[in-house]
Amino acid sequence: MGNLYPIKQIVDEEGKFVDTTMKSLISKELVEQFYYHMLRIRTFDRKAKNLQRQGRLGTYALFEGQEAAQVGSALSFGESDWVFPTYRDHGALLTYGADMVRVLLYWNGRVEGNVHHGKNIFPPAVPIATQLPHAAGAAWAEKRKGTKNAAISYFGDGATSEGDFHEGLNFASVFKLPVVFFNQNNGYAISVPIEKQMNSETIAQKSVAYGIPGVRVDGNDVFAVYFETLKAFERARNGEGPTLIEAVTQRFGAHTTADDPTKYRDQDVVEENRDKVDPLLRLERFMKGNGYWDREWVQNSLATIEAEIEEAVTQMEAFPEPDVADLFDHVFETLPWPIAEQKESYLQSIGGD
Ligand SMILES: Cc1ncc(C[n+]2csc(CCOP(=O)(O)OP(=O)(O)O)c2C)c(N)n1
Repeated sequence: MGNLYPIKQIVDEEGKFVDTTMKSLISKELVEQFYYHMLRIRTFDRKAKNLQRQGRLGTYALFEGQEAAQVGSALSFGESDWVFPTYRDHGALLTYGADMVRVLLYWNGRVEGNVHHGKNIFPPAVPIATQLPHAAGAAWAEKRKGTKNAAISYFGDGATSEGDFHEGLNFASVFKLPVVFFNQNNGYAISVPIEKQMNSETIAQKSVAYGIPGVRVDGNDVFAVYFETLKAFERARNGEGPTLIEAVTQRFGAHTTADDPTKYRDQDVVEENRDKVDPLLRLERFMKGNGYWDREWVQNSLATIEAEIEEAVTQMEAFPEPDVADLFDHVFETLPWPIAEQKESYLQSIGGD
């Protein structure tokens, strides 16, 4: 069977327009917004990795290489939409307006890191694919309330092998729900390459089984990602139901800071391809080729971003210590006696009250 879902591109690897349909909507302001956010989340990601290596952050999931997929999609959300991320999507969350201090707190194992005031952002789903039915549920609620709000669920290629992927898509299709299923196909589920994960040629084609539109975009082309996600949200708000987007991308680094990718992927090949694949370099080429590149603006942006990140790290590290009693509280309204005993004994053992 031939591939029914060719990759959509607006700007190619060399930074040149291959599709000019949207050209009139591409302003300097939009391009700078893309670049700023992609630079911001890349700088954050690298900083977070360094913090983990210094013992100042817990195990951390890296997303370098996936910046265009995360920024392009996140800039298309509306103010009151619902976002259901995985552990790898904090680049999208930061772009949408998540609190950076709280994102850092999350990676330090703090429950406070799950709350982003004023934004409908769910805690990152670590159990793979569980967030797809959740997103369908939130979209259903919005539909029943008669609002124009929609939901988006992020997920990786490995997640498509889980039952929850199918349940989420089927439910959303049957009830014609305002939800966008946004897949980042980064080629690996930890160490398992996609060829060993599935026999389908694409993830986009899985949409056929549910009778919903599917689209395959170059996930390293921020323009293609942005306009396709906007379109999917528009369909959702117009009552036309869900869309499955497959953004084909690459994760350059390890699965998490606890993973060693040299065990399953040739790092020389990753480095050799990097120039061609890197979404930030592509955008830089585009900007240079179209008269948008302003060296001073880039330098100033980086300085602003670095200062913002440093400040967030300082605040994260100054955050009040957790209350160890939290280990026992918040599950039962009234503590059952065995847990009350354990709590008392534990607090005594550490010299607390
Ligand atoms: C239900 C479940 N099974 C297994 C795992 C262990 N696990 C954590 S990440 C991961 C790979 C997921 O890969 P993918 O969906 O492609 O997303 P990516 O990590 O590449 O972003 C697995 C199997 C899990 N977290 N949840």
